[in-house]
Amino acid sequence: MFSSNEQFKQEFIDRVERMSGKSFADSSERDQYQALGNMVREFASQNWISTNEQYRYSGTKQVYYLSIEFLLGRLLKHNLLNLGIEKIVEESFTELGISLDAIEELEADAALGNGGLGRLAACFLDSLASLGLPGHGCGIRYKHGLFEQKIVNGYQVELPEHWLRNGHVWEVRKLDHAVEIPFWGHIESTMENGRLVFHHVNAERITAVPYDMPVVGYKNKTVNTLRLWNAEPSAYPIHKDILKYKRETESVSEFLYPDDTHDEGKILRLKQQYFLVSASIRSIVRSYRKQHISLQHFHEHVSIHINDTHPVLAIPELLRFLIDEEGYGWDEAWEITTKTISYTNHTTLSEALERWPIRIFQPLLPRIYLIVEEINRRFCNELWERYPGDWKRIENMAIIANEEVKMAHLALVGSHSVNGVAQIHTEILKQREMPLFYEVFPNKFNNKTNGITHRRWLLKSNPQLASLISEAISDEWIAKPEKLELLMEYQDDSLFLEQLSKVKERNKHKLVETITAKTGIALDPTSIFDIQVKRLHAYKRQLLNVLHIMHLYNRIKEDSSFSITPRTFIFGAKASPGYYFAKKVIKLINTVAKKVNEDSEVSKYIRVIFLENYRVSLAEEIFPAADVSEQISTASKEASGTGNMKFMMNGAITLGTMDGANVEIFERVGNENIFTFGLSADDVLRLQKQGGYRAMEYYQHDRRIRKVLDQLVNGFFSEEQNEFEAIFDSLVAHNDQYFVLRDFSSYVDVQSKVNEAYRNQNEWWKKSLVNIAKSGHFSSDRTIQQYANEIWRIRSNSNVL
Ligand code: Z15
Repeated sequence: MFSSNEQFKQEFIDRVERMSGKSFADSSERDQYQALGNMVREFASQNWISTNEQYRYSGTKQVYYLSIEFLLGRLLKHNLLNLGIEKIVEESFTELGISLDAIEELEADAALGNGGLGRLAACFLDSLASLGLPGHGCGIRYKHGLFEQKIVNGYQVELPEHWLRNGHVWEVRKLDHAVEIPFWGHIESTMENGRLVFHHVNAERITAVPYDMPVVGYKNKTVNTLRLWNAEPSAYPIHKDILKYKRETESVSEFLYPDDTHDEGKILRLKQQYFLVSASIRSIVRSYRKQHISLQHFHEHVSIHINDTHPVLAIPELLRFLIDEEGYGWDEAWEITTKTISYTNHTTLSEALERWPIRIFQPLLPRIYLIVEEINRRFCNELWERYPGDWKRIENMAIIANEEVKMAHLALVGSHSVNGVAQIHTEILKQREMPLFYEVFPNKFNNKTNGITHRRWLLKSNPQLASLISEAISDEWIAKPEKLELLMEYQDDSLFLEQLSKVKERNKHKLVETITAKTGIALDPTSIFDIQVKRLHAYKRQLLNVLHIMHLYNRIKEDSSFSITPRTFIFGAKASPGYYFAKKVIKLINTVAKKVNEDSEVSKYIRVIFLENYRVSLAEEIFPAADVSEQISTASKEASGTGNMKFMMNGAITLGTMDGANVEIFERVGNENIFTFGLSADDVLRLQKQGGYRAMEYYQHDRRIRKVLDQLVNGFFSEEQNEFEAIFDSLVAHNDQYFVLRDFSSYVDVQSKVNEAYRNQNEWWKKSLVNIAKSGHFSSDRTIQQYANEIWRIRSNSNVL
C-alpha cells in the first residue's frame, strides 16, 4: 500500500472513490482525509496484530498506564512519521495537487485532557511504543473533550467540544470486549464452605465498551494499544425509568471535567473514576488469563500505574477481584495488589488533593467502601504498633478520617512505588508534604523527572530545525535524543548560529501569518517573541507577566528616551469555567493587549496577543516560534512543568523561577543560558510558615507597583469601575498568597537582562543552541526508560520483533 508513490496514489484514489461514492475529481478534502486515515490505520494494523501476538506468546510483562486524561492532539502526521511513510504520502499528494497540511487541519484534536497531566500521558504512550516497551494506556472515551475557548469582548466563553462529530478514524470499537460495571445497590454476605462471601445485590449496571486506538512506535514495528472506555446502557437494566437510565448511563463518559487541580467532589466524577478502573482491571485480568491460570504470579507479569490519584480505586478494585471473584485471602490479595500498583503524584497544592465524603462514596460503591475500610483498619493497627499512643499521628495518616476518604493516603499505602515528577518536587513531597509517610515507607519514594516526546515536539512540529540538526549531527538523535548534545560542537560556528536564527525567523513568520489571519493584528517577526502558554492558574502567575507589561507601558509613556528591542508578548491559556480569578486575569490580559496595541507610541516597542483556544495543535505552531519561555510560577508550586521542556527543545531561552523542572534545566544549561529570578522554594516555604509577607508594604514603597496597581482600579482602562477590583484585592487586601509583588522587582530586572542579552545576537543564538543541545535529557524516552527499569521492571521486545 505504501511501497511506491505510484502504488500509493492508485490505492488512495480507489479508496477515496469507494468510500465517498464520488469520482476523485469531485471528492472533498474531508473525503480525502477519511480515506488516508483509514489506509494508515489499516497499514498500522498489521504491526498491531503482530505486536499483540508477540506479547501473548512471549509472555513478557505488560504495563498498563491508567489515566483519567490523555491529551493526544492530532494523530495523522504523527502516525505517518512513526510508520515511516510521511515521505511517500507527502510526495504523492504534491503530485496529486493535494496539500497534506490542509488535510491535516481537518482532524479534530483529541483533547481528552486539561493540561500537563494529560499531555504527559500522551507523551508516555509515544515513548513506550517507540522504545518497543509493552505498555498500554487505559482511559475514558469522553464524548466531549476539553471545551473550546472563544474570547468575546475580552472574556472567555466556553463552547462544548465535538471531536467525534465526523467520527474518529483511529478508533476501533470492540463490543465483544465489553464489561459490566456495578454501582449502587447493597452488599449481602453469606457463609459458603466456611468462607464469608459477598454479594452485590440490586446494583445498577453500566456497560463499558472499549474503543481501541493503535499507538505506533517510531519506525520499530511496535504498535501498542490505547483503550478508551465508552459508557453505554446494559442489555438488562433493572430500572423503572429506561430513558432516565440511558441518560444517566451515557453521562458517565459524556464530559471531561474541565477543572485542572481543583477537586470538585461531584458524584459523576467518582463514577467516572470507578468506571475507568473497574473496566480496565477486568480487561487486564482477562487478557492475563489467556496465558496464565493462577493469579498468584500476577504482579510478575503485570504492572499497573496510576496517573495521580484519579484511578486510585484500582487498589481496592484489584483486591475485590482477587478476594471476591478468585477466592484469595486478604493477605495474599494484598501482597499481589501492592506489588502490582505504582503511583505518580503531580502536585503539592492542597486544593488538588482528592478527598471523597463517605456519604457520597459508600452508597455509590458499597463493596469498594468496605474494602477501603478494611485497608484503613489494618493500616491504623500497624501504625498503632509502631507508634503506640500517638493517636494524633495516626489520625493524620489514616485513609478515612473526618468522614472522608483520602485518596492520596490510599495510593501511598496500597502501592509499592510513589514518585514525584521533578527532583525539587520529590524532595518537597518527602520533606514537607508527606514526611509522616516518608518515615514509614522510605523506600517507596522516588523521583522520575518528566519528559516530552521529541518526536512530536521537535521532529514533527519543527521540521526545519529538525533538518538543520540532522544535517549537522546526523539523524541519530531521533532514536537517541541524548545525542543532541553533539550540537555543543557548533557553539562557535557563526554560520550554524546564523542558520539557527533563520529557522526561528521562518517559524515566527508562520505564526504571525496564523495570528494575523485570525485577529487582523499585524506583528513584527523581528521582535522578541516572549511567550507564556499553559493553563491559567494563580500560582502560574500570568498576572506577574501582565503587571510587567503594564509597567513597560508606563515607562514608555513617562520617558521619551526609553528604548528597548521590540517585544511581542504572547499568551495562551484556558481557565476552568468556574475559576473566577483566572477569568479576570484573561480579561485583564485582553484589556492590556487592546490598550497597548492601539497606542501608536507604545506599540512601536511592545505588542500583546492573547491566542484563543490554546490546545495541542496550536502549541505545535507556538513552541517553534518562541524566543523567550515564561516559566514564572511561585517557587515550590509547579511540580514539574513540561511546556518549559518544549520551549527549550525548540531553542527558546527560559525566563523562570527555580521551580519544578526549571531547576534541572538550569543545572544542565548553566547560569549563562537561562534567566532566573525571584524567591527560591525554600524562601517561599519559610515565608509561608511565618504567615506570608506584607504585600501592602510593596504597594506603598515601590512606586512602579503602586502605579500599576492603581491603574487596575482608577478607570485607566475605561472598563467598568470594579472590573479588576478582585485582582487588586487578591494582591493587596488578601496579602498576595503567590508572592507576585514580592517577585515583581526581581522580574523587572531579569526582563531587562533579557533585553540586553538579545542585543548580542551571536551570544543569543549560542544560548539557544546550548538549550537545544541539552534538551535531550528531557525526552520522555529517558523518563520512560527510568520508569521501566526502576518501577515497572519491564523490558523492550524490539530485539524479538
Ligand atoms: C496537572 O496537569 C498537573 C498536576 C495535577 O495535580 C493535576 Cl490534577 C493536573 C500537572 C502539574 O501541575 C505540572 O507541574 C506537571 O508538569 C504535570 O502535571 C505533569 O506531571
